[in-house]
Amino acid sequence: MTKENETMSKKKDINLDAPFHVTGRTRYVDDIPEHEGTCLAKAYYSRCAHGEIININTKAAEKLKGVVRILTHKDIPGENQIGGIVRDEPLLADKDVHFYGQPVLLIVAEDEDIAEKALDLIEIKYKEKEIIVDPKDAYEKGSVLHISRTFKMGNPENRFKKCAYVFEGEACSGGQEHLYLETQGAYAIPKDQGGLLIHSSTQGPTAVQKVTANVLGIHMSQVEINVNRIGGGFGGKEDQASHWAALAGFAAFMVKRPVKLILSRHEDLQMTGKRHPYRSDYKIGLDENLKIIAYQASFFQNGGAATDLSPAVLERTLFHATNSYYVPNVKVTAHPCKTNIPPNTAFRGFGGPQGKFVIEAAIHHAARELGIPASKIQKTNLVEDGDTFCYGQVVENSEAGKCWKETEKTFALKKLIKEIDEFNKDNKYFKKGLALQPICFGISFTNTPMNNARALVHVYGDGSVGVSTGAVEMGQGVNTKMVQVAARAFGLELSDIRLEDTNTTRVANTSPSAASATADLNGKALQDACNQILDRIKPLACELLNEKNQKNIRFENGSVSVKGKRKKITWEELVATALLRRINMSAKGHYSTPRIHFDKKKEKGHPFAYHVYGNSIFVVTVDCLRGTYEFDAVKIVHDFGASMNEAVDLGQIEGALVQGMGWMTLEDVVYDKKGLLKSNTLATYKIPDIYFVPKELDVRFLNTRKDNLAILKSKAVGEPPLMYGLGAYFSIVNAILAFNPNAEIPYDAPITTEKILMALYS
Ligand code: LUZ
Ligand code: MOS
Repeated sequence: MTKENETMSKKKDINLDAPFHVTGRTRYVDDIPEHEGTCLAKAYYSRCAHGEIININTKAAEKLKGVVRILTHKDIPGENQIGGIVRDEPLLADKDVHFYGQPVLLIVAEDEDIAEKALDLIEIKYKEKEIIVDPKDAYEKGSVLHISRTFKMGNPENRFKKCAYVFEGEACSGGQEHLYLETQGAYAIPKDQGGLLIHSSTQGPTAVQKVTANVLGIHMSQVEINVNRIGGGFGGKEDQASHWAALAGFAAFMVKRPVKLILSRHEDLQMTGKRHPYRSDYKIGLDENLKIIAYQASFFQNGGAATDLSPAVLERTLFHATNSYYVPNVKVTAHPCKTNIPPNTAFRGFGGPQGKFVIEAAIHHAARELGIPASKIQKTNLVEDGDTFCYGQVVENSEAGKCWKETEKTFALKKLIKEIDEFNKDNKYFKKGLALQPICFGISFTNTPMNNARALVHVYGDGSVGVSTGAVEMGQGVNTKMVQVAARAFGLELSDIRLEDTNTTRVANTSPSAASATADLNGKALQDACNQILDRIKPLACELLNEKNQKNIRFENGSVSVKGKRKKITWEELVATALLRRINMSAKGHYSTPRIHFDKKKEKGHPFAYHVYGNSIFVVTVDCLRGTYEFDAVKIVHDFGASMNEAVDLGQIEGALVQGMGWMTLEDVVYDKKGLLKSNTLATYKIPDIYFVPKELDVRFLNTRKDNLAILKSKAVGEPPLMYGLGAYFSIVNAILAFNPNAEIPYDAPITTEKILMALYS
């Protein structure tokens, strides 16, 4: 550990990576010093969104000096298949292409310039087939990726008849580009005696290992995946990093030299999948007291040209279809539709945000018709302990009501509403809009078997500690949390703990770092490993300290003592003695989340370890001449549990919030009818910048020390706050309605400036 890091580690709430990030010393895949003889690989991608390949001409490219080899699907030694859930995605296209951007050929060259020149010399002729880009269109034509799923509780069909109010409509949400700072990439190095080492920018080292082994027709044991850290993932590297790592591995295997493959930003935008756009139909029924009695929705998910993670994303849409609300009669159905755009994939929230947007639109629709604020309906229907979600899990430790009340009180909501009303009376061309946005997100992979992790701990002779887990650091601060867990277990300083790269030969068969569950799963596995070592040395500590009861041994501040007694020895002394006594000072820990289960036949169970709650207030000012806007404030009360690192957690809240707001407002993924991505540069795809961030951003920690399965009771924080972003959409809509009460505003996110202007004068 360096000096800066050591000074920082004395403070409680820090991110150990920060000094390295801000001084540019953090290393990503492309920063790894190259071995002599390293080649550069580039994928040539399809220029046709759906068609048959008639002819491939690589003659000119092959003649180019410095081109080492041009590989096709025919050269693949194993299976030309990278599909995870469904085996429907080739590594390189064979007969047909299914989306513009699909890899067809792999060029291996002496350097990047040569590879790029070779790309320009490739000619492919296609016979175009029918191109589908819209999910409802696809569904009608029978173009689907997988089975449709339905979650049902009560009897909505019947209950609608008895509702005082029933409203129906359509709500659509768009895609979203992950825009991780580090583009997709990998560096594959042939190993002595066969096999490969691949440095991959992935959230899922084991997925990369499995896919690469399959493509090469070798054992997983021959493929070592190493991840130092990655420059952002957001779900985009949960499964889709495998493609690029397997291509690099394939090239290295074939030319027997190290091969690097890093996507340029443009290639990454063009070739990789994004958040799933959805088109959905809703029907909501309420009684006179604004209780939601029945809710029905059909979700048409735009999955793209291959299955990827779509069925899992779809499932989470259903799990979160009623957000933070208790609805006794629910029927929600989701269809994974196959279209000719790049396969869409995991993205922070994983289908949850798409599901929540629809019920929030339905509630807003009802409120507008009834002439009341949507918050009245929201507040009336928050889940309480003992309620049941439509998937059968009974609500325990609901913080929904508490978060709501705290928001009202802490941020003087009534006064705020009055101020906004007065502002709107006094101003003709500037209008303010307010929206409240509660969230409720289930923590665990919805696929129960994935909820497990392992960790490897070595205590070295000088008392210092090396830790390896399956967790991938992607900027979310999980490494800092792992160091905290180990330091706390042994009673050491953060600077005594070294966190190693994530590597499949040290920690195997891991789930990806995803589902907000990484710190919980890996942290608990790490605690298990630490405890095994402690259990082995406690008898020795008893002996050295003349104590009979192991339970009284304390590990604190670098020393070992007996509760209530003065005498102590240093941690280093104990470790040195333990090694002399030939005690094993290494351990492998394991954790699998207890209690959780789900029956896919009945679509019922208890899939989540716990839920994370929160509530937010959005205030926006819309310039009604220009259609532009500024967020005045976002105020949040968030259920952190007992945060183990407020700096890291606050960073996650702020980042997720702004990312969610961007999805709802600026970020417009546009494919034309031919399946060509129009928003394929950062000039045509706008993401939030510092000026977009709300002028006031106030996040309050709701401290809930209730028993839960979170690591050190510090609740998962990666994805839940993204869904506050929905409030950005509805606050803008409310500002438009303050200007033009009869505005026609379809529920169609993102609500771009163009759409705002159209709605203002509709
Ligand atoms: N990935 C996954 C996820 O495979 N299953 C999940 O439930 C999930 N949830 C959120 C993000 N990634
Ligand atoms: Mo994710 S959407 O990789 O947790």
